[in-house]
Amino acid sequence: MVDTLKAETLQAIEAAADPAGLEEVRVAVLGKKGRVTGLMKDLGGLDPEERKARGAALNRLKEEITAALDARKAELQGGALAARLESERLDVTLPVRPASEGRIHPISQTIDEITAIFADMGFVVAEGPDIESDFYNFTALNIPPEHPARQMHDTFYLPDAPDGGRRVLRTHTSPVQIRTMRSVKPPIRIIAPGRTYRSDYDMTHTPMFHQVEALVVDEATHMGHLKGCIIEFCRAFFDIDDLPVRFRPSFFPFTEPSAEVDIGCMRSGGELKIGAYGDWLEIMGCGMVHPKVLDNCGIDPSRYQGFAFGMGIERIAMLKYGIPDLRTFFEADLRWLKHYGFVPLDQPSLAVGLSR
Ligand code: 2NL
Repeated sequence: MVDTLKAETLQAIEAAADPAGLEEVRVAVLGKKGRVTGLMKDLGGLDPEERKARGAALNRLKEEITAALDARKAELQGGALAARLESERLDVTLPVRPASEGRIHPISQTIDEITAIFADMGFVVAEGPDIESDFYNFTALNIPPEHPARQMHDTFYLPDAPDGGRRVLRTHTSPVQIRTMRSVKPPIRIIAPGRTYRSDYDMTHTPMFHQVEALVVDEATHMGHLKGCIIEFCRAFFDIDDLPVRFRPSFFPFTEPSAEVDIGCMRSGGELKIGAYGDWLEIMGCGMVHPKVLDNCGIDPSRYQGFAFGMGIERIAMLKYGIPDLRTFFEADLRWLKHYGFVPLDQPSLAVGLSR
């Protein structure tokens, strides 16, 4: 009797195909109305000798069945996990399938790419207000009052601040760096991307546009660091390992020496192509931070040196993505955005490459 029950039960346990089937077997044998439970109840009707032997045999049976149930359960769960892992397998390297019509604007995409490249070189992003004081936008940068640069920049002036100070819409992102230099001690390694404003509107100018500037200040920073950093950025951004980069002497009030940066290109029949083709295209300005600018920020120019550079984001986005007309950036045309925009979550990182 016990032997038959044992054989049948062990067979049923082995045959259970999933945890639910196994539970059915357990209830049928060990549950309140189960077969072993039933036999236990019958013990009361036996004489003492018989009850002792039978009770011991039933207890052993119960233990064996419980052990078999546990073993099979572990087996089934392991199998269930393996099956689930198999059925839920995802290829995370697949490109994103767009679930909506939404697109990342090329300016946002380009800022993200620039940020990824400089983050990899140890820079952090700094931000500041769009409305600036005259001091942060001009004076601290060694651009004195009545300097032609203030008109040259076609500055948007705001009504004077309550304390009488002149306020402007920032004409470049340099005031962000001024704020950083006045508030944190070197070493400094920041980039400042953001909106800038100049009163100008034609084929190649919009009153609001974007710039990114970089600033490094440390005790032994020199022109070699400036050149290496810019060459590395240009080659990473345009994804051209042998992109020629050259530095031409120039002038900015806030750097000395100053230079303009050209990259290799080719012009043919109205087409412009970036690469090692012999021709040159100017893409940014740079230089060693002027000692007066360091001094204006409370940094001792006899101990610290720095380099800085700045570029227009629309311009390099147009070059990289073949966008022919600057003004289309700000027309909020959904067809344009569908064409030139980027799929959300399909975002740049150095791990998967910047250009896909
Ligand atoms: C250009 C040239 C440049 C800087 C920006 C800078 C900022 C500080 C101190 C010194 Cl706080 N320099 N910025 C330096 C050289 C060139 O931009 O053509 N931008 C579009």
